[in-house]
Amino acid sequence: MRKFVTLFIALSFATLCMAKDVIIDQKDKTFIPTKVTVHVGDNIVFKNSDGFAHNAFSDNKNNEFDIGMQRPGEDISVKMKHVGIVEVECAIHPNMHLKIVVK
Ligand SMILES: [Cu+2]
Repeated sequence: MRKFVTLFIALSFATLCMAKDVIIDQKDKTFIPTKVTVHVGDNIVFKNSDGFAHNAFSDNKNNEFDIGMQRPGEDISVKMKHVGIVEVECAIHPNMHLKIVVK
């Protein structure tokens, strides 16, 4: 049991160390890129290169989030915690869509 716990901790630590930051820009009312594949534990870093506020949210089960009002130039990071498809929209601009595949 103790070996198992040690192995689990080691694997968790290794997973954390491999976590990446994946940048999604918001420019001209578009998520760039519009589709991305990441791994569990990776962080999606939302940027805002437009001169007005954006938002990003998802209602997808296990990966729900809402970054709230994102001002120009602000970076907001969201960790992807579970495997699945994450459909992201901007609450301010309903035509903005991003698809994140979490493996
Ligand atoms: Cu927007």
